[in-house]
Amino acid sequence: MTGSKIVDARVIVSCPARNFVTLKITTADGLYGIGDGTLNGRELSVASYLQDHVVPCLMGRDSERIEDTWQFLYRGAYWRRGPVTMSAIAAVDVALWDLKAKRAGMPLYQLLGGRSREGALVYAHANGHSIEDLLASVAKHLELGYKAIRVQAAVPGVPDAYGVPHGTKPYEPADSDLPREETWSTQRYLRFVPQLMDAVRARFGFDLMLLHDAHHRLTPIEAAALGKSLEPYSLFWLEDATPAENQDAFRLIRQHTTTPLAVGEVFNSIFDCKQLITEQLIDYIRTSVTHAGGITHLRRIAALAEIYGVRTGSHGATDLSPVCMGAALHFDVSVPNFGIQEHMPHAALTDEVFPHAYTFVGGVMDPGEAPGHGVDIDEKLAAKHPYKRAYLPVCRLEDGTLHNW
Ligand code: CS2
Ligand code: MG
Repeated sequence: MTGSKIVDARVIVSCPARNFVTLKITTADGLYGIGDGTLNGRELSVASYLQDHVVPCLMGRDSERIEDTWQFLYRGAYWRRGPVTMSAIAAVDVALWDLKAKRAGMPLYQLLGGRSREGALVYAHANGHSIEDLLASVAKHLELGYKAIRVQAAVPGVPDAYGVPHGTKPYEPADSDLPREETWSTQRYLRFVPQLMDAVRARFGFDLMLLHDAHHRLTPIEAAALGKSLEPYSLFWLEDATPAENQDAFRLIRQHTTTPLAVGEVFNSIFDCKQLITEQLIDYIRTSVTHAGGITHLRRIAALAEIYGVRTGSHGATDLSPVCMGAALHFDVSVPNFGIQEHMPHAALTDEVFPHAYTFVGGVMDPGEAPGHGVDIDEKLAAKHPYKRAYLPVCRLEDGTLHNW
């Protein structure tokens, strides 16, 4: 064990354009691995879970024993699952996989069974304050080489729509010191989305892989109705059509529509999606490396999904750090049932703090050949950007009822 013995573990909380929680584990042989533990709007809870409860347990452990450490942190906590615990476990897990691959002198995907494909298809976010605006954003992303694009637009008569930036700044939902209260109307939205898809297909045709995120805002029957109304537009997927705490709800949606369904960015463990997968109620599982317990647990979820013909479609919003994106791309190029990877480019300052080997070419991303997961952190630069409290918005219906953001 000598060289691989953990001798240091530090939690780095910084805000280069937005908040991130990073764990850096160093071993006796001087190597280090880094993992992401960022949970948007609740960052400090994961930082404390790591600093106050996990780091003391890591000292002196053999960093090579990834599976045993995972089980130690999951079963040993007694209080299992949940976003904070699983994001903390993920930060450790990814740092240990990074270390093991660096010690082996290999890119991480080689330890995950090697490549199953040359690169990972990714999708971009196009959005607009009007349909015309949105069409211009789609054209811009096609220019950049994307083959798959998620479309979100402001809904006429609705003050706040999900996925549309306020003003001209890039879209970042956690933008205020206290939760902003947004107003929503499902009826106006359900009438508007088919018009939006009609305009996109009319302008760009049907070769474009088209995605849309309903962001948990519909009841099961509303989700069924939306899925049905969008069938003529052959979506790649309709995402988070209804909250998935009650997995049964998707049976009703499946009864009414063949529009492919994607779910899982808020899931933290295989138990959150076991029924959805084994009853084939979804087509894409969107669990992320950071929020679903790291590479070790994500592989389990993907292995179950493969049996039922469900593909991966990992969450990749900017509130997951470049460390998560790097690890995700190694997973994406090796997992047999890969579907697509979300790609929301980080701000230039974020990329500066997290130099990385992954690349984007023609709508496909590649993790690169650097040993480990290929993402590093510039601690000096990160220290210049201290944490700044920022909340996700909350959402109310027009009559004031608290709704799903
Ligand atoms: C979204 C996210 O990318 C997506 O699919 O659902 O942007 C989500 O709103 C944020 O990650 C929340 O922090
Ligand atoms: Mg989403």
